[in-house]
Amino acid sequence: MKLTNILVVFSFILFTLAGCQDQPKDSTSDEIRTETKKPFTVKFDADSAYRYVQEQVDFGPRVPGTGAHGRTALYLQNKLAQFCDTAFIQYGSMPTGRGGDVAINNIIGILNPEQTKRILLCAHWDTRPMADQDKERPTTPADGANDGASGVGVLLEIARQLQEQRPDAGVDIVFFDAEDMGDSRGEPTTWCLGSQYWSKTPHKPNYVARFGILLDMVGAENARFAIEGNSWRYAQPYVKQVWNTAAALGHANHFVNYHGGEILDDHVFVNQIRGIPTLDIIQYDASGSGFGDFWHTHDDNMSGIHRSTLKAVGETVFKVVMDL
Ligand code: AHN
Ligand code: ZN
Repeated sequence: MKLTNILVVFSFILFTLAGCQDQPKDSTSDEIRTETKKPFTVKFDADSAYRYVQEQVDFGPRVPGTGAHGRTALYLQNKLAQFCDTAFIQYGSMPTGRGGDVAINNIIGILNPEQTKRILLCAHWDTRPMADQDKERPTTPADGANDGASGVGVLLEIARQLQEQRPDAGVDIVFFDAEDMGDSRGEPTTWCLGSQYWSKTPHKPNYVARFGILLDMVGAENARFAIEGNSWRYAQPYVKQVWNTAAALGHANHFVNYHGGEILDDHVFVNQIRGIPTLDIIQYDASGSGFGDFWHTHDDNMSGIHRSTLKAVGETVFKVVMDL
């Protein structure tokens, strides 16, 4: 090749490369969006949350169909009415899968109803009809301090705090009924009856939220919340967000970096039927005692409820909501 041709080719390459260099950008496309989010303080009163757990337990086991269940429903509706813009009970009915139906009372509180950016916070509030893992008394129900009341207590305290420091986001708090009537050797659909009902028939037609957080058994001392398999499958970015927030607040001792396998819980139906990415914060350790030795035994009482765990979960979920 002649020298002049080589120079022509060479200068062409240089010219082309120069074209790849950063252009001065038009100023509008590159502006840093300074979102003005109001500053807030992460606040969660563990004594208050503990009291909400105690008050549920004091009604007696919240077994569907019992007087204690009915009285607790009204208590929870009243509490949500105090802290939210609106509160009501969604009444329904579901087949138990063992012949017969059960009445469903899903208890709902709504903050910022007009906001389109929404988050769903949920927990089951019913008590299992029998503590069937108990050695001595497997046919009578436990107090359900952890299994049921703990998640509800934490969400009530979060609702109280959200009234003080209002979030940008809309918040829908749903206490699911009849989660815990399931048959371990039966169909998965014998569990989570209230969340199945709500997922098929939400309180608002075509209800959507950006994502959801389910709390289940969040009160035990040193509870470890494994990264649950269905949460990872359906709501992975939000699992990361919640676990990172927990770590930033110093709660990585509870929100451990450990994948614990799949658990059938209310969030499965919210994910599969309603299509809202929903994660479960649930005490679980596959290598140890699973859900904990208290699970479905009479040891599930107030002596197993620790304010420090309620606080770790409460602060984490509060911050996630306020950051939205
Ligand atoms: C099953 O045992 C199939 N799921 C556990 C869900 C549960 C029961 N959460 C509280 N009680
Ligand atoms: Zn249970």
